[in-house]
Amino acid sequence: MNLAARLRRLLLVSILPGTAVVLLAAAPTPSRPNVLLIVSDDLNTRLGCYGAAEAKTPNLDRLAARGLRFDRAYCNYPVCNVSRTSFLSGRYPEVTGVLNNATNPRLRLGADFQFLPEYFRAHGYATAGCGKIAHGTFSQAVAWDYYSEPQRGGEEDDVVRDGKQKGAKKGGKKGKAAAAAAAGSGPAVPFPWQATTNADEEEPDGQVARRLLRYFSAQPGKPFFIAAGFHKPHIPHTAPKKYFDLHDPARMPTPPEPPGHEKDIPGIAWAPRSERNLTIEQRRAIIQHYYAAVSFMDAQVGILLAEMDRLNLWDSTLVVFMSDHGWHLGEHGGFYAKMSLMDESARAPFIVAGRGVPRGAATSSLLEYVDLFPTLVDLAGLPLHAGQQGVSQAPVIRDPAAKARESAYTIVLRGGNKIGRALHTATHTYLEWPDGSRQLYDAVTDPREYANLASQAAHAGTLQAMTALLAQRTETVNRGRP
Ligand SMILES: [Ca+2]
Repeated sequence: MNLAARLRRLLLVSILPGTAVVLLAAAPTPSRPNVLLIVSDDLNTRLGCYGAAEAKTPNLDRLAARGLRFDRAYCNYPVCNVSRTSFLSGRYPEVTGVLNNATNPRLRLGADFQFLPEYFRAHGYATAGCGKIAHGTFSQAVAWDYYSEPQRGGEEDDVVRDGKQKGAKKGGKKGKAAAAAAAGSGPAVPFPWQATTNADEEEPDGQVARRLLRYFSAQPGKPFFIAAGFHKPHIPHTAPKKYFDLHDPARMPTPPEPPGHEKDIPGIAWAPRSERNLTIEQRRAIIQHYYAAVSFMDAQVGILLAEMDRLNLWDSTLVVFMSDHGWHLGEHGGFYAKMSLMDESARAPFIVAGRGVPRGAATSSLLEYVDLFPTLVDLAGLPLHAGQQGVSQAPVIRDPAAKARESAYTIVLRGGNKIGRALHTATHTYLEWPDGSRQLYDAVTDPREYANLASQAAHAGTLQAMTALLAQRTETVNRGRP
């Protein structure tokens, strides 16, 4: 070591202790809340906490009991990549230009664009994600401090650290799950399912919460932004057999609907995966499979909540639970799956709990999934992210009787690039299709959307008002185009 280097070292040794004291004194107690974002996939509001007593969702019920449930939260587009790109960017699908599952969000929004976790990371948060946050194929479009995507077999084989992918390989080792034969019986149904003999942690979704636990306390000096993305109840409805056993297919609800009401639903509005000729046994079996996948996902949420308890994080952390859109289970004479603008597909769960959130509350205030980004930014006290199109729901979170928006807007494509649009207000839901078809429902007296009022003279005034309001919203949304 030469003289200059020895002097530098001496200086460092003599200065560092003092500097450390100054730095410690200057470092404020972390005042920004941690964020735990939990995203399920193809999950509708048939949860215990939303009034579906037959669903077995004790952990989500517990989360809702200590937080605020939004009863009228709507996705902005009922398909995975489109919805996720929208709520992770805070922009409407018509503005992101991501309108299908094949478009790469990063390519559309640009190399420098900061998606939600990246924005928090840029503002000093330690970020960790696991599972399906951005749409599967494009999970690498978003950079994290840590990210991994569980593969069947449970091997942590494609880890991203420091925003860079390391050693990624798709497929993973063939695990027990892949080999586990379907256990169970029942009628053949058009949606794939499997009751496995696996332990939870041998399923990919069983890995998501478990992999994230270490990040709750990994960087004590920094607030965390942790996101858990569960693939269930997306098809295939795969879960360990014990979750199927929770649900007796014979008791699955298929409540009667007004006979013939579906004749008022225009053909273009039908969900692409409609099934009009299933037997009652087939319909009940699909619901059982779906509920099994939901209960399995719920159990994984429970692991995250238990860690919140164990580390006493509820007063310092914001927890959001949501889906990417809803899912039909045979309503309206045979609607299944997604890509419909009717209630079961467009409306989806949204629960907030933790720091500053009232306990055991519910609100009928309207929320759009595009509101997620500005709401979290607002609650965390971060500067507004440029170009955000949603509104902050913080006023509603502080006072569930407040409202943050007058309407909620959802679109879906039909026939290539023609757009069907839905507008939900406090009193009505209005759907307008590119072939001129229209649907109007009374959101208060007919929330299940059985009576289409669009052609009834008595409702002509409402129809006209909703048409004008939708045109205005469409214009406002598209004004955000780059
Ligand atoms: Ca989805």
